[in-house]
Amino acid sequence: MNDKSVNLYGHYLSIPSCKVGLMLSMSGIPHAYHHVDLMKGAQKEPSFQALNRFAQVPVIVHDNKTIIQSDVILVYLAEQFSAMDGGTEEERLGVREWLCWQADRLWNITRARSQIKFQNGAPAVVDQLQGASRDALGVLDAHLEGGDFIAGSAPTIADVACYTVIAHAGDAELDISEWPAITDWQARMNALHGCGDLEDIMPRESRA
Ligand SMILES: N[C@@H](CCC(=O)N[C@@H](CS)C(=O)NCC(=O)O)C(=O)O
Repeated sequence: MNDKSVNLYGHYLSIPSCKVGLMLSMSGIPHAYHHVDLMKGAQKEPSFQALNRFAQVPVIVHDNKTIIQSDVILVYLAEQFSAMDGGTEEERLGVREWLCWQADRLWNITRARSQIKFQNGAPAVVDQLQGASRDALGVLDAHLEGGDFIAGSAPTIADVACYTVIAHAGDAELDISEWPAITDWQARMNALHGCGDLEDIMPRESRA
């Protein structure tokens, strides 16, 4: 791929990486994928830290630019490729508001998942994070009662980010069927081109 192509560095178990992988898949942006073996510490190699000073995935390299932080990457791709952003200034502001909310409040699902799946978290910590996750899911559910997608009438990167986090709610021992508007929205998202099961979308190895 030439330097105008998108190169994504990620890991299939990384929710931030999955957000970017899903956006690329749904918007059909051609890209190369580079698996970063987090379990073997590849993110700590000097060659990787030259891409991301925080030693984390995801990273994209595009047009001689290196971009880090999943939500910054989503906004960059939406703007560069005129894809999955709002149709009006008001919608684009809404997209960014919901992205920030996702990184703040909805992210408690990811924190609960990490405690349960990777860190053998103390029950009190898991309880607190699951409670905060439920509060966030209640907010999103109420919002989705008023429309098909999060910010406007078409899917955007706000939907991509929230969908990706919520797709991992089972790992946080949360049952999404408790939130009917979210369940219906998940089905609408699932039916869209390039969306679906993240296990099928995220590669487990590098590919050109
Ligand atoms: N805020 C960052 C979070 C990225 C992040 O936490 N990445 C994790 C994987 S999910 C990582 O690379 N961890 C490597 C490590 O901690 O050594 C984003 O949204 O991109």
